[in-house]
Amino acid sequence: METRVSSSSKEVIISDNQPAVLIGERINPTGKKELAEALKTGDIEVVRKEALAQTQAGADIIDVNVGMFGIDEVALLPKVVQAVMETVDTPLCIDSSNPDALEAALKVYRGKPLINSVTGEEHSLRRILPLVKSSGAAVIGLVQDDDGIPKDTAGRVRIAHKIVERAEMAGISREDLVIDCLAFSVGAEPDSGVAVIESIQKIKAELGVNITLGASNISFGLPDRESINNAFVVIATYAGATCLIVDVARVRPIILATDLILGRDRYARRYIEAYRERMRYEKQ
Ligand code: THG
Repeated sequence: METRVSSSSKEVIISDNQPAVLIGERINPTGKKELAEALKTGDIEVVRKEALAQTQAGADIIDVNVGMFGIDEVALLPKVVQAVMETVDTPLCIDSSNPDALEAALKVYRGKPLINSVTGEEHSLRRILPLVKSSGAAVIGLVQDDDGIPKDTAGRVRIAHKIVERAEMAGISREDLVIDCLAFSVGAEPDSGVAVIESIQKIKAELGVNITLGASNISFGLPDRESINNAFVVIATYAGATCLIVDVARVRPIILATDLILGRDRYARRYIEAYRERMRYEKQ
């Protein structure tokens, strides 16, 4: 199962046979005052810097999210997508819960983006799937429906089946669908980690699709989030997640080590190359 995403000059393949694909999460105003302010005043420079830094840190894809209170996402999202495309040749993941903003951003995008996201909610399936089909994009499907996010594995698996079915009915192939099992914080939901890992394994076995994960939710509200996030991405990758939405500079070393141990980095070529690159930057 290969999911292909591209910019105008670069292609990224998400697959079990490849190293885990890292999606940089940092162009997102949630919890970032400086970026939120910059977006409000239309100062795109901060976005460009963040795009460049994440690409240098080894991001394979960059997530672009400008959603916050008091902003015109339909006008701003295409503007920011355009600015990122002018700065780096990394393919983009266009992240918005506003379908009109997604549609506007798709119009300016060159290449095949990853749309983030469709859910199992009826209004989302009806509005987003035709957009995916007509733009030829790939899409992330969140295991959430009109009753919310199920806490148990069976509920998540059921919604994944529904999304795949509805996508295929809309003429979108399974290759162009990446399922996100949605983690809650283990501080509030003790079985959240186990439910996500089980869901990844089951969805993979039953549907064969690629799997993504916004890994940072697992540690929300807890101290030393980095240790929890690191443990989670390792377990999730072993369970079958092929693509992770993360703070790339922080998570990449542990993912490179995981790929190496899982036999996806023959003779440690990527691991050693990335280590050399890192040392080069640290010396500067
Ligand atoms: N699944 C999918 N898409 C997603 C998510 C997901 N998109 C958004 C989000 N979840 C993933 N992106 C982020 C971005 C930032 C943070 C977490 C997830 C984050 N920010 C710090 C905070 O809020 O405290 C601020 C970090 C900083 O200042 O450097 O944690 O699950 N498909």
